[in-house]
Amino acid sequence: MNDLSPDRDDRIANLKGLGCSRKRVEDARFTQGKGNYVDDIKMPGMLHGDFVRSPYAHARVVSINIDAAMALDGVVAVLTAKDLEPLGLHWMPTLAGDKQMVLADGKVLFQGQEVAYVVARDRYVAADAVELVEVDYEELPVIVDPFKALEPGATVLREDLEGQTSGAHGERRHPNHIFLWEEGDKAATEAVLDEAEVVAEETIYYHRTHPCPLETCGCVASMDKVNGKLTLYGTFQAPHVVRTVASLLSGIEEHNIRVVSPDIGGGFGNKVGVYPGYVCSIVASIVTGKPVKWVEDRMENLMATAFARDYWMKGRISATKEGKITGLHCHVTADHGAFDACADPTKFPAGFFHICTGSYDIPVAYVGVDGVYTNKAPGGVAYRCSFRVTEAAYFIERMIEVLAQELNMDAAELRRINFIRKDQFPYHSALGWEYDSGDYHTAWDKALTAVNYDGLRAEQAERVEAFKRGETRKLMGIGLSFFTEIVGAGPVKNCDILGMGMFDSCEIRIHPTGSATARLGTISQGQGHATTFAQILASEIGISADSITIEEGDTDTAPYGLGTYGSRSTPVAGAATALAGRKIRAKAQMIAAYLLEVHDNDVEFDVDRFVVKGAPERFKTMKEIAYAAYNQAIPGLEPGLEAVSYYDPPNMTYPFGAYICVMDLDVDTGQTEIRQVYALDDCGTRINPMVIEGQVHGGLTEAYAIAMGQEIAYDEMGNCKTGTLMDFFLPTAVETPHYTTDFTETPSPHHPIGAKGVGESPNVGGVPMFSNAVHDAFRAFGLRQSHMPHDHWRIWRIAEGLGLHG
Ligand code: MCN
Ligand code: CUM
Repeated sequence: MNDLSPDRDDRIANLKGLGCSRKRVEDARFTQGKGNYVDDIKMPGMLHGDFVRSPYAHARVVSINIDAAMALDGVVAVLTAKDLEPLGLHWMPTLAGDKQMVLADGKVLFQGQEVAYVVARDRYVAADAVELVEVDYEELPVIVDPFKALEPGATVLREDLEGQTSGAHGERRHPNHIFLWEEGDKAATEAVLDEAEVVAEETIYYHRTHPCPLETCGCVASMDKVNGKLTLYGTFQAPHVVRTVASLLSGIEEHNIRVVSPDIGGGFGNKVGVYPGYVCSIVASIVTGKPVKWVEDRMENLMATAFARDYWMKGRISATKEGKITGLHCHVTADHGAFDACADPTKFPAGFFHICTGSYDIPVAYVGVDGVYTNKAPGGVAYRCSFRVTEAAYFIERMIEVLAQELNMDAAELRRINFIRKDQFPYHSALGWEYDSGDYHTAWDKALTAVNYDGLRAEQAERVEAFKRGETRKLMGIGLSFFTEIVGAGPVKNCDILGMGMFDSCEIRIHPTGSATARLGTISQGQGHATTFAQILASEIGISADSITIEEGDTDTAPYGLGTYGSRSTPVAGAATALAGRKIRAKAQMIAAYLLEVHDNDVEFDVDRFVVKGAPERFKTMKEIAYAAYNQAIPGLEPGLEAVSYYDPPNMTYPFGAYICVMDLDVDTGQTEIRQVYALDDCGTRINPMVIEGQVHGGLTEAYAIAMGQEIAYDEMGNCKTGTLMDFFLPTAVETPHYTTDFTETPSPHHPIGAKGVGESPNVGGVPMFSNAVHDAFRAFGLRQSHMPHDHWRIWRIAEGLGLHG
């Protein structure tokens, strides 16, 4: 080999490819305040929209008087449902097969619902005009409890559906019922439960919460009446889907619509759905011929955009006396709010909740989910949730703890004896999934050893004794969680959104001087795609990640894709990226062989070049090959070096993890302190360990928030009690615990580079870990189940209820 050429290790290091903790390229602009978010977009003559929102959770809209608002200097228009009706836009379809009011049509169904849309010269005038719109309401009875909603004779919320006994997902058995969705063998499960030696039964509530991204939702719509082109900038997690929906709703041909997601300040699923603000802004721009901006404020975001969870999960789990699980039965009452606007793949009205058998080899199971309307904001699938996997993991990880209690067994051991074994993969679950790969026992043992589990249990037992002797008022909880995620929606054959199959894409152009631009159908909201997807490519095509620009989010340039949510970017677009890279490499091989005057099969790829087999001194670097692709006429080959790949994954990927925390809690104040958090994640092949660690830290912090204090709470009148950051707990660095991360690496057998997703894992596994720690602290005193969030007041009440205050 040429002495001047860097050695092979250096060449690999220069690529900054797979496995490299490359610094995030996007952070140069983010940390300097140079990001370009929707609200940074300013266009000449731009107008500003703002909503009149309902103060009531359920009321008839008797009249709307816009005269005073229109009279205000600077107000251009005030839209109500009456203005949208002739366009057929006063209601819009939801992703879940329901429909949703864009502006109140006769009545309002939740507090904060959009009633009228004011368009004005600036944001301040718009806000003033909102105050001047006079709406006459007639209050109606409010239902915030999904169980009350289903009682006979309950007030009918959705009068528009009156008389409709079936909806998008089958039969509706009550006017406030949306669907019953079932999976598994009900009769067989009930038979097993009836015969079982031990059965544990519990109702687990996963409360309503909200992703609360730092940047709220917003858009700028700009209709160019001269060339007939509509441009829509917005906080969209799925820009191509927004383009298709906008075309279908507006009748504007799709090539005349350009949707752009600029930098997004956190999405977390909050920015998947279509909101009235987008529709109203587009209409307003078409009507006025001017660009119209709408950006919601914090209260609007918390009160009216996609919430998360609100699942009442009634479980029964059976086992032998030795602790081998024999069956699982689950019934969910799912509070969907006023409209079913869940952003699930179409055929899955409860998302992937039927992953609720978790990491365990459970022979028979059944799950039924009843969707219910209430007077609350719509949404439901958001917040690092992988389509309800958060709820499923919380359910099974609580049920395991409850069963351990029933069996008087150690919960870590109960998990171990029920884990799906390594040799059982690919594993077919009782509820119909095929888990691609896993090695749970290795991960669990590594985790238990890392925290010195036996030592912790011994310490805990001593603490309980000391507490009983009156020597301390502090208890200690060990929070265990082992989760299996399901991410990468998904095979087109069973996953679609509004009929669009959930594939994803990557298009690569190699430039003559050996650098590249790649465009994907996904869109980063902080996950670092510009950094990590360049790393996948670097390893595939032998060009340094630093010489590859990743672009996403502009439908005029990016290939069609279904967007970023459900941790699908790596499993789907990441696979497309690797495969498009392989197409580049295949052509590069032919060019190299031609240049080296050997047969195609006589050259092989080595890091950043093609080498003649058996003659390592004879090679062509990818840089040389790229140049040749553009400046030489190569017989039988088109000039240029480009490729595109649309990838339909054969299956989803099943990342997993073992999380353990140690919590001290003060029985008299209800105060908790997290002493230690250990999080082991297995996401298959790791692209960028540092980015993964960042994802895990973020997700754990959100899990901590959800488990320990965050909630969207309503009073009996349907008033949202947590609409500001004074009431809605958002942890800062002060509350955030310290984390230790770890990993095992079990590649996905069907993904081109073996990678699984990771973005949602820490939230899926983190919530049960923190919640289980609280429960575990009180286990010695008989606590079975206490609902989240475990704030100081609720913990104090547990202690009070158990008689620990003397
Ligand atoms: N990654 C990796 N190696 C792997 C898997 C992932 O290096 N084996 C990297 C990826 O290349 C990517 C990141 O980790 O840069 C997350 O990848 P992935 O798990 O594929 O998730 P997505 O990119 O599809 O992101 C979606 C996921 C979801 S659904 C929510 S919700 C969430 C999350 O990401 N929202 C986030 N993490 C977030 N992080 C930030 N900063 N902001 C959000 O809004
Ligand atoms: Cu469910 S939150 Mo993420 O899928 O955008």
